[in-house]
Order: sequence, then C-alpha cells, then structure tokens
Amino acid sequence: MTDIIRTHYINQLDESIIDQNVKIGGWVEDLRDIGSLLFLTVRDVSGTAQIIVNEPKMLESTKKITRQSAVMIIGNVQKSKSKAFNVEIKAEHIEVITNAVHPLPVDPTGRVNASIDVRLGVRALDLRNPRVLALFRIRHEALQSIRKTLVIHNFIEVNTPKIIGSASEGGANLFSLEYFGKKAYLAQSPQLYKEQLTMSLDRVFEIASYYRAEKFHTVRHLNEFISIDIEGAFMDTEDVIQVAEQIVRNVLIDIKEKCVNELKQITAEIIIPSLPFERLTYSQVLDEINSHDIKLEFGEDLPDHALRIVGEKHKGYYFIKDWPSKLKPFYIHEKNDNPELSDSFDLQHGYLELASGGKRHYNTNKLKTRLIEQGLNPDDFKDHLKVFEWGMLPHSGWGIGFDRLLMVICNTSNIREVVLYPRDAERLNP
Ligand code: AMO
Repeated sequence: MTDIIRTHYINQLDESIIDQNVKIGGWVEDLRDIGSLLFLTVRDVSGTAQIIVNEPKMLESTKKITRQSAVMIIGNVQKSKSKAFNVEIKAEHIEVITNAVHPLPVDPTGRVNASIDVRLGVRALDLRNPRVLALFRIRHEALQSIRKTLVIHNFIEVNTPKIIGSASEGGANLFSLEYFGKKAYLAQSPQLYKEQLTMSLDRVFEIASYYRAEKFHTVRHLNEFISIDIEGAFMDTEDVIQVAEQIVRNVLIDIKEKCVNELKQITAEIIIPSLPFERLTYSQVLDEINSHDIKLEFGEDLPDHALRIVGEKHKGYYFIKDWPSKLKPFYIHEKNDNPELSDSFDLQHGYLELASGGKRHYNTNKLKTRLIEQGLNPDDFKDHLKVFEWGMLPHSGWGIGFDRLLMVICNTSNIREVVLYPRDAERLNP
C-alpha cells in the first residue's frame, strides 16, 4: 500500500531545506517535455512546486501522467534556475495515486474560461482553480472573524432546528416535507427560537442555512442561504446596529490582514470603513428616490431599481431605519413616538440589502394584535406566544445574509460564486 504521509506542504519548500529529501502530495497542473528533461508543475492546497525529472528510467512513465492526476513525489530539494520558483524538487520517485480521466469538464488552471453554470456542475474540480479556492479561504476567515466579534460581545452560539412544525415568520415561502405522517417545513429563519432563547441565555447567535421557497431569478437570492442571526435581551435597535457595524468592520480588517494572497488572487481591494456607518431613514430614502423619475408612496416597499438610485449616492455600508410598520414582520416593535413607523433597520451596501433587524415585541397581546393585522392566525403561533407569558425580556436582533456579505467583500456580482453548492430553482445537484 502507498504510504500517503507527506513530509511538507509545497509552501514549506524553501532554501532552508536545500539538499533535503522531501515527499509532497498534490496534483499535476502542467507538464513540459523538453526531450531528456521533464518539468512538472505540481499543486497542493498551499501552492505550486516545480519538479524536474531527468532519470531516463522515470521519463517515459512520467510523460504519460495526465494533468490533474493525483501524485506523490519523493525527491531532493535544490535551488531553481527558474524565475518563478526559488527551489525545485529533483524527482527520485513519482507515484500516480489516481488518474484524472481526460477530457476534463473544466480547466481548473483557469486558462480556459468556463461559464459559472458549467463550473458549478463540477464544483469539486472548479475549486482547484486558485481564484475559486481563494474565495472560500476568505469565506472561512470571515466566519472566524464574525464568531470572534460576537463572543467578545457576550453572545453564545446556539443551534436551533431546521425542520419545524409551523412557519417561523408567517408568509408562504416555505418548503414543506412529510415528517412521519405530519407536515413539516424547512426553517426560513431562526426568528422565533432566537427570540425565545433571550429569556434565559440573554445573548445568542446562530450561523446556519435557511430555506426560502420562491423561484428567484436574481444574482443575489438563493433558495438555501446562510444567515448570521443575533438576538440580545435588554438591547435596543441602536445596540444591535452597533454590533452589526463592528462585525462588518472587523471582518474587513481581519481579511485584509490574513488573506493578502487570496485578495491578490481575486483582485479585490479592501477599504476599511470608519464607524459609525451612515444612518438614513426610510422617509429620507423615499425623498431621494422621488427626486428622480420614480414616484413611490410612503408605505411602499423599495424596489430594486429604486435602491440602485440610493446605492449610487451612498456607495459604502449604510443603514435604512424606521421603515413603515406595515412593511415589517409581526414581531417588529413600533417606534415609541410613532406607531406608523417600526423600530427597525436594514443594513445596505449600495443597492444590496445585507441585513435586517430591529426591536421586537415582547408583550403577548401586542404580538397577537400584530399577527391578526398581518393576516396571520395567532393559534398557529400558540407555542411561541406561550413563551411570552413566562417572563419574556425585551430584546432586539438582526439577521445578516452571510453569502451576500461575501459578495461585497470579494467583489463578485453573483452570489453563486461564493457558495460551494448553491441551490436555486434550477440547481439541485451536485
Ligand atoms: P430577512 O428575510 O430580511 O430577515 O433575511 C435576512 C437577510 O438574509 C439575507 N437573505 C438572503 N440571502 C440570499 N438568498 C435569499 N433568498 C435571502 N433571503 C434573505 C439578506 C437579508 O437581509 N428574521 C429576519 C431577521 C431578523 O429580523 O433578525 C429575517 O429573516 O441579506
């Protein structure tokens, strides 16, 4: 059996180990045959190495290795004459672990372009493209950074069920499934659970997948997406807005520091925004929109083309606060000085909505009234409403669309670029 333990990652090969014997593992990216000499470019997760083959007995078999095949190479580290590499490996033994069968569906070196649709169909191979890999390294760092900031603010991480017995927020956009003879749904948000948990755990956060059963045809919607949700007792809207700002700023700082090479790969530049982010109100935004050739009445939702106008003027991150109560879900509290307005906000980047949240109702009767006003039946929420009679605490929170935040950080125009296996109306595989 092949010993598959390597001695080094490729980025650990440097001049300090010249003349040492090493064993690396990876896949063949390129193979150049110049007669009595073969140059192999081998990649692993950390980078690329140049391998020289000049042993006559190895030349013939090595020439037959197909690009992208998995190999293990034993050899001696030596100084390289190439401009691209400081050191190279003079091969003593090359073992093909598995063969890549050609033709391959995409070229993961990125030299031959493929459409996103084709690439998503063969995502595992697409991820060998350094540019694509960089996006998911950035994604990983972003998650670490967000967890770190939330823990600093005393939020604890929770996991709530994704198979649920009734709609979490009302509305029709739920996937349903059969659950041992009963009807169940896939959670569209952790909203009700996270609110309930504040009465004991005080500050909670969850990072998980949620499901929306709408046939979206946009570059910013998926049917399964990751939301970062927080909920905190004795916090008001401004408190949770500040947590959101700090998360966004810290993510940008951390990525700028930790993902220098990845940012270079994707040619993205990070500019650290200063705090606080601009706070606009719904009414201000409406005035800005109506000063163009669009006429929107107070109480109307802001459509895409209207938000693009706002995004043109307010280019970075900003909040839109004080939305009309009727546009917000039943659980959102109204403003104390004006019940027409809700104590709520959206976080925007340009035209793109990144998050929404606000202060919540914590009084059962008010919640019941709001449910009825929104055409929902309080009986469908009786388990949830019960909790509010056990000493519920005042609380606020938000949900950030994590995939959308990554679109902004990585400067990609399609959400599918930053999601490993996106689910949309057309795509259920792989
Ligand atoms: P909302 O429905 O606005 O709020 O969702 C919160 C954020 O999640 C992201 N998002 C999506 N991302 C990709 N594809 C989708 N289909 C999709 N739908 C939503 C957006 C959005 O801003 N319970 C509330 C949050 C709260 O009040 O705490 C909620 O779910 O970035």
